[in-house]
Amino acid sequence: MRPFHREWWLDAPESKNVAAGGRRASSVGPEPLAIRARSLHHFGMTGGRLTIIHVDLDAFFAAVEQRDHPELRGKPVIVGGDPGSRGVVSTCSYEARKFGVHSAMPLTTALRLCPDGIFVPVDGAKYQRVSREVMAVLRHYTPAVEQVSIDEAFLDVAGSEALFGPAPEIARRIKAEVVATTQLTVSVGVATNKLVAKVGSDLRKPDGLVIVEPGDEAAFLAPLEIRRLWGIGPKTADRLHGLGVRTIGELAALPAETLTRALGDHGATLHDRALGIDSDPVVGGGEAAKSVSHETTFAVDVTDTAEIERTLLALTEGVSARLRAAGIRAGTVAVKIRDSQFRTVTRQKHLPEPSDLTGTIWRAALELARPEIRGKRIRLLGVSATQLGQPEQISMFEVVDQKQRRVVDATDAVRRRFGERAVTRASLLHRGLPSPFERDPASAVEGRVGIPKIEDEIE
Ligand code: DCP
Ligand code: MG
Repeated sequence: MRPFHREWWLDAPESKNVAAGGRRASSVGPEPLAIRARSLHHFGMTGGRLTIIHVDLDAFFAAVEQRDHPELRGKPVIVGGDPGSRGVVSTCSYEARKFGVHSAMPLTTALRLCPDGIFVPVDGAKYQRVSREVMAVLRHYTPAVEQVSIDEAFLDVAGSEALFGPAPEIARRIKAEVVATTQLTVSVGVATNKLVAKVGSDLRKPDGLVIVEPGDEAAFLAPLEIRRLWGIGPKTADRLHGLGVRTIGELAALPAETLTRALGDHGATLHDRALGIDSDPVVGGGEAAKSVSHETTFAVDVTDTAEIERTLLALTEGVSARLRAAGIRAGTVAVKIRDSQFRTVTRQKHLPEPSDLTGTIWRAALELARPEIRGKRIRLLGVSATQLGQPEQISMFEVVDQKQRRVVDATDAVRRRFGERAVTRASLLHRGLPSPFERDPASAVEGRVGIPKIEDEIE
């Protein structure tokens, strides 16, 4: 195996960054830790420019509470509510993480691990307000901002360098301006693509800055644990550990056919990712998403109409939740159907009013799919939403079922709080269907919005 880890090093970055990045950013607060990864060999696998920035707030909800209640600073703060309740931890301060507390853990467990923890309730409206302030700071540097959750976003600064300097310089400015505006710290990754930028921002939290130069992607990823890669959750990690693979470099070195045998098509995608290859564009601002789609291939070809319709519902749930997360609606719905003979048809339909509601999109998908599935053995199904836009841009008057709107808003809020699998429709329970939030990696390059890819794992 290639000793990737010897081919890059970490160094005290301040002098290098200034030398490499030109002008010094005005800096507020302590100088962020920055890391520069370099390889002796350039792999040339991505060849892109260093223009993608990923920004993620540190211990977001807990940091807001510590900011607003100085007596909580330096203390183990656990956001989630009463530790005697059946709720879960939303997040906790870094002081609490030392005790093993983490997001999604039952509050009772958090109390056991950290008896001196200070438990505070979730103030969603406040965090939304702060989130908007942070996103506004990011848009000072480029309109190409793709918000992927309440506290993280990708930027493509390709068009902004003349104004603000190279991407690492913009990253420093962003860190300083977020501190100046909100008194909160962010961790930032700068790379040639979203995959590597996101791994970078996560690597030196809190208050981190990680820059991965073009050509260094594979070497940068190589020594890291496979779990840091998009698309590798606990089950895939277990299977890969079974093959003796622990690091991303070991994954990249695995013969492609071994990976495909173990993980199917997902294996091929992972192999690319392990090399730091990712062509997913930043979708936001001027560059609107073109489509949001979910598709799934059945393990065994299916003829049962009820199963096909349930699967369409699961796929529609995923698509519509992503539309809502991104605050956009679809004017057109399309379905894709592939039969056992590999014949593929796509059918599309304009909606009377642009929508992000599961029910509306599902009804359109059913209408499109029903004539096409009759008498066929179905191998693959997909649902996609196109003609996307902001509600105010594409709808003159809102014709929305208010009750349905309240239900989806509540469902989305629960999912945000408790995880994507917390809520599912009764008709989808225990059916062995794909989770609505799993995307087929084959559709990876279409314009995307919404949910971060870290949740993409196909299990
Ligand atoms: N969140 C939540 N429930 C989860 C995960 C997250 O309510 N299961 C909320 C609380 C977090 C916020 O979303 O503050 C952002 O999630 P992150 O995963 O970015 O976690 P943090 O920002 O808290 O910590 P980190 O410093 O690791 O980014
Ligand atoms: Mg965060």
